[in-house]
Amino acid sequence: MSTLESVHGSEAVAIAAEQRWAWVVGAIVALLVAMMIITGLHWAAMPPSRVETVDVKTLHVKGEFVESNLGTAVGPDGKVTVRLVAQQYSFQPQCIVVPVDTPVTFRATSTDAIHGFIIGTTNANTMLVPGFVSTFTTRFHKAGESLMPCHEYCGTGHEAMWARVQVLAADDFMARSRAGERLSCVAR
Ligand SMILES: [Cu+2]
Repeated sequence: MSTLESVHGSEAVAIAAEQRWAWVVGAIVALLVAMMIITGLHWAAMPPSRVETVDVKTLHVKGEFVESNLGTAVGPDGKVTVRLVAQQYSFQPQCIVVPVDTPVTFRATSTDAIHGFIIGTTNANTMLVPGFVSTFTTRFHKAGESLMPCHEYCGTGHEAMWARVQVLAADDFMARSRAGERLSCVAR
């Protein structure tokens, strides 16, 4: 083999290798895009649809996130809304009740650092950013109790920051709810 032929030969080897890697990279990109589409459609995971703000300095004294308004509310139209506040290092309320197989809207915010939560193995999962209201609607398909840990590192007490969520049978839940009252499963 002449020197020229071997140069051409190694160039062909290099091009073939580059093409193989291009296919590998293309396949990884296609896999990631497919994962985004599947999680978006199948698990209904989606970015927040709007930006709603709240004043961190006054939310504990007036408005929607005062202590007496936190917990689960059943509206006159039967809609279930859970309001909660995160702060270093706890959630308020510490124990949340929701009905099974019913749309439940969460509205939550943080008073200090960035927090977040996920409820058991459900798709209820959000970040909580001071000054903003995080909101999403979900359904719980299984009755029972789940842990709701903070999943954004928020300081030295982060690992001790969690709440519980009790998913009750719908009639059990309705029997406990009273018009205008806020429900929780915090022991009094
Ligand atoms: Cu936290």
